[in-house]
Amino acid sequence: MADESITAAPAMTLAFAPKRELDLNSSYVRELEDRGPSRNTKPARARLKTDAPRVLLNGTWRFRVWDGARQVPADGWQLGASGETAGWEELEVPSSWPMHGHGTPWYTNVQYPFAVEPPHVPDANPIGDYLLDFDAGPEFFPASVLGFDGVDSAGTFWLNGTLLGTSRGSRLTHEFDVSGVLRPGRNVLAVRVAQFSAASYLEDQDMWWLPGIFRDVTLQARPAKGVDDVFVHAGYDHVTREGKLLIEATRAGEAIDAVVRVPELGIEVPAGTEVRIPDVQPWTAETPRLYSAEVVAPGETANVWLGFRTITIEDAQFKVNGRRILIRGVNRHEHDPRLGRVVTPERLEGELRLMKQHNINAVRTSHYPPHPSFLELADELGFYVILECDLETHGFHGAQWAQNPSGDPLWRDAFLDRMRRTVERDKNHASVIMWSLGNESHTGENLEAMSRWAKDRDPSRPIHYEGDWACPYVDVYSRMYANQAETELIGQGIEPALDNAEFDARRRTMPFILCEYVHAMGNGPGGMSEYQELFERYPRLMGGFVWEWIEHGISRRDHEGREYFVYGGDFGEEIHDGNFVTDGLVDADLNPRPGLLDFKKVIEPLAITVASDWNFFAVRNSFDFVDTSHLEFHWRLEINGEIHQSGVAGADAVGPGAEGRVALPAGLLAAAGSSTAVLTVSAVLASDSGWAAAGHEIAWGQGVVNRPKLPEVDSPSPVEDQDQAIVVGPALFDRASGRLIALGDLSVKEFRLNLWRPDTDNDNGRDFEQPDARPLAEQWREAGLDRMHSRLIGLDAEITEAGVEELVVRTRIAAADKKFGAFVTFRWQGGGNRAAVHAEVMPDGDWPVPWGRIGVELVLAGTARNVTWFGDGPHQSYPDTGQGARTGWYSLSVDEFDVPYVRPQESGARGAVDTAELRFDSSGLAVHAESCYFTVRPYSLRTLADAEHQPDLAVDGDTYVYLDAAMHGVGTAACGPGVLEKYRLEARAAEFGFAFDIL
Ligand code: IPT
Repeated sequence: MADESITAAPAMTLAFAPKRELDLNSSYVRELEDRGPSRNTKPARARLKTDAPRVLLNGTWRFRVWDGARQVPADGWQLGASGETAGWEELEVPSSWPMHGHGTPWYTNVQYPFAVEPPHVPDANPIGDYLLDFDAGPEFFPASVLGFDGVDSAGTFWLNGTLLGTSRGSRLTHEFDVSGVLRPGRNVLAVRVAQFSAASYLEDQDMWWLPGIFRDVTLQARPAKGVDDVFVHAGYDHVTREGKLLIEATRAGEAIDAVVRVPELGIEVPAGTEVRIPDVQPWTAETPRLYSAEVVAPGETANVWLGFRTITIEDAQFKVNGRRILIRGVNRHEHDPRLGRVVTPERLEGELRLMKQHNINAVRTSHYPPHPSFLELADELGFYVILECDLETHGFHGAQWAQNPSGDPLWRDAFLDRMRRTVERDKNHASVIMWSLGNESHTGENLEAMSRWAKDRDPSRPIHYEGDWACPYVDVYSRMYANQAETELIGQGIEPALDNAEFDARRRTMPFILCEYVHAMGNGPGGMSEYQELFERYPRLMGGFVWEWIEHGISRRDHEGREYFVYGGDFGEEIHDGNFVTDGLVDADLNPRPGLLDFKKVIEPLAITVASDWNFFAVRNSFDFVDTSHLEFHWRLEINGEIHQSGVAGADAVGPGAEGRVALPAGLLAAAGSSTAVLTVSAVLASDSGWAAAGHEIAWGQGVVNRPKLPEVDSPSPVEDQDQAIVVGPALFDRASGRLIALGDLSVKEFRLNLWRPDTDNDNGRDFEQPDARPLAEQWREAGLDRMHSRLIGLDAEITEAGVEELVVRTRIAAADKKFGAFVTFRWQGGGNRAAVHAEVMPDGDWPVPWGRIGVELVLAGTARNVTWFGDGPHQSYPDTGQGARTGWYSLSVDEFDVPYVRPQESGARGAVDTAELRFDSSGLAVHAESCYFTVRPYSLRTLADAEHQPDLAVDGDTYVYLDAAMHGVGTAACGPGVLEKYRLEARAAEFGFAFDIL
């Protein structure tokens, strides 16, 4: 039998016997290389909770893995029927098998991990065989279905030796009719899963390749006269405040006689009847009001939750229940650092609660339908969901989209099948506000066909797809990573025209969504506030979804047993995309990164501004639907770090979109006197919600008075010129070089001007707005920012105008082979226990690159344990981040200062710091500054720069302190715009000062 899919040598007339095929598995390979959808599955339908008997078949299964499709036993179609157990191991289902010692994970973003020759699959194609013995009780007869919610990637299924069919579409539900095959008592279920198949060309999402049966397996009885499918249509008319309800009930695709009951609304009508309900409470993400309903068929009762809401697009605005909504969203992948693609119910709930706690109101399910329970929680907790089909063909990009399946009729059925499964499973969820065709699959008629099918099946929801900017078959204009300037043009409706006038006119009627923006990889993302201002200013802008919610770090232990995360390349993958897989607002264990804390503040639905006289604060409500009556306003006055007074401000409710003023008790400012004081007003939940307890903070504002000033040296001592050293108060300098060598008892190993920072992930990205788009990290290396040397120009004692003698150390710093550099003058005064330095920096020559920072590095011998500071905190701030940091008095241990990013990098600077104290075992050092960036670490810049994983950060017993007058922003160039003009730190003159007190 010839394999037609393989191009053979030109046909010849053979005089001898025709060839004998020796490849016994060619039919399996052909099956895997079929472009079509699953075979012999039941029609897709809604996930329903019904009273039909149902059993989860999750648990310990038998498992074995083969190297490729040609290695599997060719007679294996009777898999398991023989009852043999030799050579089988055990594996939990659901699971991703590489997470359990069978092969390894492989990470690629856009690239395919196999040769691009669709529809062929590589010979090296791990194949997992699964076996499960289970008992079926009488309740599963005569009819039942076997359901698989996620099999990655291509499954073949047998029950008791009978082939049931195949699955294609890893994150899509597949059901098989097992009536007549299922036996009373013991049954043997066998599944063969291939990691790669033709379908893999459609599943090129940016994530680990992780095969396995990774979601639930269920057996469900199908009662005679049961209900197979339900389609809820629950609209809301915001003008009449009426709900409009129609529930379709079907079996085998035909409408059935069933009764719809909504007890709370007193409704009992035949399925298929439209009902109008006066004064229903509508569903929105802010008011996730659900009504419980039953669909009663003679043989089965289904329970569904109704959320009444209507989506419209009017005047290029996206509206829910008549009001334009603002998306505060994240892209969410499903990932667990120990389990891979498996998400436990606890984790799922934990994720969604955490999102709500951080003011997030929307999720794009990038780039496939999530675990089915996700939607139930999204309805209940209140999220707007863009539900995306399991589709991405990004790897064809490399060859300018040649052979891209999106435009090839041979793949059409597969595309349509994927869309059908996506829509059918989740169509009853109020949270789903748009269907998305998939991600990064360029353009093509198969996408158009998906859109047409979906609109026909569900006219109530608009269609989203980003990959076709002409927008011929979508309802919203979607883009990813458009910069702020372009986003503003679109907001104003004056973006450059499309070539096709008709498409252009149509696109101008569409709302605009950033389906991906601000790439949360490593330190960052910078520039979020600027986007948010645009979203709030222009109603055409719907907001956006941060890329992305979670980092896909995989957990590993170092030699001391400490857990850390690894990324692409750490499994020896022959091609991979490194740490591009760890780019989230939370780490893989759901610990918030600073980016999430900043995002929470940037998108806060309430702006609180404390009046300068502290007599009141202003509130601007930017919720779309609710007033402020679910919140309380708590205020707290701190003076010199102590809570002086606190209370709750009585406030009238401020309506959505409105502003109000709330009075504060008289005399707060007077109570501060001339002390440093901070007044914080927080809007907190007045009562428990489904996602946070009463008291949970939603938004805050602050007033700060009498910030500490840089102190003078009280009674300056003259500069003492000794044999080996120069002494200026408590500061000791090397006589020959002028280097600072001690501050009191603390031995100083380094004190120098520093312009460099170990590159962040964003410093490794390209900024196409700049004449030189190469990564800053590369340009910094080239300029030698990390290898500047100092040349002493002069070491003098000089008398100031005020008559104080100071030590003046004049130097020039520059890197080997470079003409450009900087003049640096340090002027030291000292007396008593205080030394103060004033620095003047002047760039010299033509600097081809901005600086990373301007400040000093102070390396102290010995280990500082704890640090306290007054300034912004508790988390880090860079010029374009730190929105969520607030003024206060903070304390932290030195080893917690840096953010444990998966790939270590510059991080941990606290902004606007005026004072800080470092505590060593027997001494201490107080630092005074004028609003500097303050960073402390137990390892050097070089150690940080060279580290690839957390365990590489070897502590060396010294304490590294960075006091920076200025920093270059961080931007989001890892994917997207670089540092905005106003946050760039071009080489420039600077003057700043610090004082050090020996404690
Ligand atoms: C974009 C992808 O859609 C997303 O899946 C992810 O890979 C992201 O980039 C980067 O992390 S596509 C990119 C080429 C703009």
